[in-house]
Amino acid sequence: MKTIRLTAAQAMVKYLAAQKNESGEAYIAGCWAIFGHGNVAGLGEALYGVRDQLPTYRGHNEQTMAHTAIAYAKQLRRARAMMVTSSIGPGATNMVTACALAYVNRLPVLMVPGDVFAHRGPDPVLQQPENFSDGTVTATDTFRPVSRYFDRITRPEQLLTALPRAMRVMTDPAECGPVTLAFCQDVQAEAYDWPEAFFDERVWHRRVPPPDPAELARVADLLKTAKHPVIVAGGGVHYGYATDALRAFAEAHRVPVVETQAGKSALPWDHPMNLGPVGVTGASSANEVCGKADLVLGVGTRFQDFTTGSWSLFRAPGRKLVSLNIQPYDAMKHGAVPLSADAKAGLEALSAALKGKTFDVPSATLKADWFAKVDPLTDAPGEGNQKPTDMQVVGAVQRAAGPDTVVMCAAGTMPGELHKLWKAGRPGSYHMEYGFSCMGYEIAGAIGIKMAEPDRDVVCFTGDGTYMMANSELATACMMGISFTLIITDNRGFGCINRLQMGTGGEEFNNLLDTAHHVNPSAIDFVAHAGSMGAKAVKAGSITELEEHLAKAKDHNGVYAIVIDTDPYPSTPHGGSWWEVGVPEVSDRPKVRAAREVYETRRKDQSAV
Ligand SMILES: Cc1ncc(C[n+]2csc(CCOP(=O)(O)OP(=O)(O)O)c2C)c(N)n1
Ligand SMILES: [Mg+2]
Repeated sequence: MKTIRLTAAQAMVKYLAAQKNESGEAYIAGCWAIFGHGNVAGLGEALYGVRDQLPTYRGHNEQTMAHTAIAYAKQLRRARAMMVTSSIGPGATNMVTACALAYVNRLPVLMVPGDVFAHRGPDPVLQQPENFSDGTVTATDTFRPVSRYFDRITRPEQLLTALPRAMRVMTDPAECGPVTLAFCQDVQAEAYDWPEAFFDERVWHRRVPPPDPAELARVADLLKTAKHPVIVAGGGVHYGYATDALRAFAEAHRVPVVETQAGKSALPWDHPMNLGPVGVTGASSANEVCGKADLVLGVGTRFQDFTTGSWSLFRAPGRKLVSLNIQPYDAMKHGAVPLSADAKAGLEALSAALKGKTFDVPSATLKADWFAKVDPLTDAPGEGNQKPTDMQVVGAVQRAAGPDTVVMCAAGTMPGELHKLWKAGRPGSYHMEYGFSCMGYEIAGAIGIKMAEPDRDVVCFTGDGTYMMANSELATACMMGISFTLIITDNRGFGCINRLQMGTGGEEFNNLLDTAHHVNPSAIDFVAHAGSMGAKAVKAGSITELEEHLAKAKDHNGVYAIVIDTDPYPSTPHGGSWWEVGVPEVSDRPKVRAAREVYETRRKDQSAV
């Protein structure tokens, strides 16, 4: 056997550089790294050696640089991924939140935190949390519950099994998620005689499993007896490259489609079969159809509570639930009749089994009514001194956007407003991280989207709260010459949670800056802050000024940050559905008691399984 002598770290990156996707591209498109004593000498030296095939990028924070990697994979529908490496202690645990984000959203990322010395010579090494009763526990054990595959590399040759497993998990459409290979720092630097064949180029194909014939027959029979079915389109429609198949299915059988946060843009907003966004942040058109549906067909959806209205939305007596999902865990949720298959293959097979059957199309006035209600909210305001609303900001961005613009966000007011109001033109134009809804995904995520699709305009929405939580990758974007438009809606605090607090009977408390403990009123200069990191930063004093800046931002090279003050109180009152939030059973405050009564009533709408 021909061998080649390399360190374990050199072998890892050489192997990764040889892994390809079906299009012949490097599957691991790059590595985000913040070095420390657990990775600088081993992995750092190895990454330098492959910098031409597998470029290394430097972030400012381990969590957010991992967000960039994850957003990159999401925007490319999981066709490529990135590696992220950190030192052994706080650098590693900083990445755990991002790892959980990838885990929830079923997105691939390769986490390579450094780890303690396998030989334990210098124990306890700097940053080693010592466990008194278990010598094998290290900081990186915190990744275990949020990794689809976890391994600790304590001998070089373990990579011979660990790396192919890592690739399989990231490229498998059902199991897809983050992989953590915790890499002991002495092992990174240790040499081994590797079989040369280990580094042969390998292509990883996306599995496309067809449905089981018996499952398909059961689901087709159910659908044939339905009168008013609805399709709930989730993220799996995008990741399964099934947007065309969905459209063909909806058109051929006249089945209305509603879209989750991850599924939005599966069909164009104005497609007659697209009834709009579903659930807590949904349109009345979509939710009304769901309320009356006698059969709900989920396609690539996890059925999280924002989609199902905490399972109060699909409330027609005797309604059936079918879940077409490549992951059997999702296909059997809440009593669903499973159709465990690739979304595209499943839809095509189901369409053939339905033999041209068509259903009654919901009345077109449902959508017309919805837009008649919400369109005026996004119009530019007339004269007056009132603060703009977040809906008006969405409207201005929409008017400036082209068909290729990608809007993105993750937490705060904007995910709800965008889900309800944004008119997505084509697949991939709406990028919402709403599985983990992680404040701080936004700016870092925008970098990943732009790296994935450099030719598309990217608009990143962030609230002042999210901006304050994680803004440092703005400096990375500027340093890397990444261009996007950053909209900072400054409503002086956590506006959406303040509204949630008020809506559950709470007193305004600890959300907006002015109702939080303070000695001096908060006075953050967002323009100066963003500008100091290299962005072109401006303040828009009105929607008109916002529109002027959006026009300029289009041709701007670099990040164009527009700060606009918005009113924290209004949000789109139309549409939506109940969302279960635990309201106190006992309180001295009448408002809380009233909210509890509503809560108990609404819980009765919740389906039992
Ligand atoms: C990391 C993280 N912490 C806390 C939350 C809970 N949370 C969701 S939105 C939000 C406030 C967001 O404030 P801001 O970004 O200013 O948006 P606004 O609602 O004011 O527009 C909070 C605290 C979260 N989603 N993520
Ligand atoms: Mg805010």
